[in-house]
Amino acid sequence: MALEQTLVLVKPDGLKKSLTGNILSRLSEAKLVIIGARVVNVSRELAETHYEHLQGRPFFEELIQYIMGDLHSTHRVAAFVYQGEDAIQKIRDIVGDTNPENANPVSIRGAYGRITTSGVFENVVHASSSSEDAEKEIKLWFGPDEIVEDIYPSREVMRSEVRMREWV
Ligand code: DAT
Ligand code: MG
Repeated sequence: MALEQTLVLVKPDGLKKSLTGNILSRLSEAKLVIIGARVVNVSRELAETHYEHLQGRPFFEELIQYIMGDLHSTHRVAAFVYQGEDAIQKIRDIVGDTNPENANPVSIRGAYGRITTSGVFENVVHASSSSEDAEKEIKLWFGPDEIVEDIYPSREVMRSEVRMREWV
């Protein structure tokens, strides 16, 4: 058993179908701890980096449009970092098979996923599938200050010329 972190995304179809609460309830069965949470506006660059291992596959462009929210008139994804013993496999078990038609019907993807007429798997959630993927994905979706535990090495930098907004 190893202490692991894993990235979970509630994809645009999950948000559109108001499934976030339901999904978090299901995932709480794994008895893990949420150490990061944010709602993200998904840019093309973020989408393409997240799915770079699938570049060149016939469904790639539609997958990018799906995760960006273009197919669900939203541009949001809810992102969570879970931590705990064997977090990666425990979450994958509750999430279910990639193809919603093959997924266990009581898994999240089995219960709520669908295959579109053009063949995209709208499978409601993403979950990291290895510790290497989890590290890459968590670093892509979260900065060190957006996670409440020090899980990977980081450094402090002073930046004076960074443009950011503040409340008025
Ligand atoms: P997973 O999301 O289970 O880790 P993956 O990393 O292989 O699966 O693929 C990422 C997403 O791409 C997946 O959630 C849905 C889509 N996808 C994968 N294979 C597909 C296929 N053969 N047809 C359509 N969409 C597919
Ligand atoms: Mg994957």
